[in-house]
Amino acid sequence: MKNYLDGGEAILEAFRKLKIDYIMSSPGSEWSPIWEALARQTLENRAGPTFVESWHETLAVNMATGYTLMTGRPQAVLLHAGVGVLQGSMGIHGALQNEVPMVVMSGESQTLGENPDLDIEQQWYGGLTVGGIERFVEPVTKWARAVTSPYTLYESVIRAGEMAQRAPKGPIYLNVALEHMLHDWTPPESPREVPPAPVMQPRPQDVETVAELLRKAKSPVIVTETAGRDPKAFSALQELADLFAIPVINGRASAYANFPTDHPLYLGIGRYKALDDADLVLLVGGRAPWYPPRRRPTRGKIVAIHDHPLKEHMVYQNLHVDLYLEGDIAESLMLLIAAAKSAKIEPATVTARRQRWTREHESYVAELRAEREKAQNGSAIDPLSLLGALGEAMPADTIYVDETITHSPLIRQHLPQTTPQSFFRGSGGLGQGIGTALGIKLAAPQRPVALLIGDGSFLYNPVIQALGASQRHDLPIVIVILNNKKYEAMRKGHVHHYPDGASASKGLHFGVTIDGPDYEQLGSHFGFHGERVEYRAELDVALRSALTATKEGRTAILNVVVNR
Ligand SMILES: Cc1ncc(C[n+]2csc(CCOP(=O)(O)OP(=O)(O)O)c2C)c(N)n1
Repeated sequence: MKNYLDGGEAILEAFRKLKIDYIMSSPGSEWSPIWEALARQTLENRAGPTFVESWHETLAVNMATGYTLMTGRPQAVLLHAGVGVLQGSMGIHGALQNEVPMVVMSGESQTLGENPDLDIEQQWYGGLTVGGIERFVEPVTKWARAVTSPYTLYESVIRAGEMAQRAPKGPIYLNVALEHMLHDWTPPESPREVPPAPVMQPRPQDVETVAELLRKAKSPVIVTETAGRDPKAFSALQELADLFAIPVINGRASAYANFPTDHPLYLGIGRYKALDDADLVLLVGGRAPWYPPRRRPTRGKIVAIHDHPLKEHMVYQNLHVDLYLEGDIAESLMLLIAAAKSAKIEPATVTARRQRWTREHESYVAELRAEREKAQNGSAIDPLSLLGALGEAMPADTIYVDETITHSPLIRQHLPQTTPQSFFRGSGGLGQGIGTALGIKLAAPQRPVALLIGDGSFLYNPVIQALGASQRHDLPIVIVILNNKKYEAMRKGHVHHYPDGASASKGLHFGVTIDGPDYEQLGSHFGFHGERVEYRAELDVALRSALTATKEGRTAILNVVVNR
């Protein structure tokens, strides 16, 4: 057995230095140098990343996304040449939008058969080229370049991992020539340990200014959309809210469990009423909280707390911000807490505020309960009774992934989110939910993971490939399909613009009906559990059986036929 010390080893060693746990990959013939290095790693019993094979590029990228959402640490994604990257590009774009760091790589041949001393396979000439992959990848990544030589390869990969973790976090793409990976590699004489990315802080005087506003504010309110992605920010937000009795509202584009929904200061999602008489709004991790954006939601000052408040991926954004605290969210919140604590605030003021908002919280919770009870009517399944049943049957540490459309506002309002990292909703194109859920399960094998997904959205996913990955990598999850047998969003949108048009008056719709397969049977090829659930009375048992299947290592697909 020959020990090749080549570019493949350089990349794997760079991954080790970056403390990458997984290489998520959908195969391509350029990766033999990496596979050779991985084979040596196994034979020599060396520590290093595990290779996770996928049958589809979207899945490979989404699994990296899910894993990083849980751990915060970037992973590697190896795709194939130009074609594989194009296939995975929507997932990569999703990672860009959601600021998920990752190192994405693919390779092409540079010599294309013209080097008489290097026998490159024929397919590289003409077959696989997309005419320079960086042209396609650049808009969907934070940074995309070709590695310049075998001599710059090792540090280029490390630098990619380091860049991915700087704000704004996101995917970095490297195009590595096959020839560079096959080339000899001499490791650096004294390789450096890669330091963790620094945690950025706002300036002390800016923190002090906001602390002063907070002390003086009579009616401060917190609005958040993404704070809870970091468990430290989830805790810090709770501490800040508790300290001053500030109510917390999840913004309309809220995508994570940001604040315990059973906390007496929690006022719901997109319910901005408390902003009417607010004199200070702390917008924590906001992306697009106000709609229409021109409408300023408050007469008070708006302070944005975020490491990256202004999003390049949006063509327009109007946050109405008066002051920025720019830095890591958890860090900024903790600095703010420390600064604000140093001055006394009248305990009676805090107590009065807490009482006011607790009453508001209680009436909000009662309203939700009444809505759910109203839905317990007849034998068919209203989405609200499904949400009630999930709340009852699923353990408190369940992680929910949401890829629904018209049901999402209900889900985010009614599903309990009491612990950090218990809810994730990605933004970007449809078809990424199952892979994201599998990546999350890989990072949190002890916690139940439930994907809530519309029938239309489900069909955009690489379903067979994802079920294969679930089986092969031992990642059992519960998939709950909210099956309304249609793209309701399309119907709603059509009727919104043409309320008395030809379609609405005659019920003649295009692009709405879904004549889907028996979704519950799709897992049978893998020995998975599946059940069609049509009646409300069956929900509880069905959910519990699904959960039991996952405990036995089998993914469960519940095809829940909902009445809207
Ligand atoms: C990749 C991609 N293609 C198309 C769309 C457009 N789209 C948005 S919502 C939607 C319908 C999804 O249907 P379903 O999950 O059943 O939800 P419902 O509308 O019934 O609530 C579609 C097709 C999209 N967002 N992403």
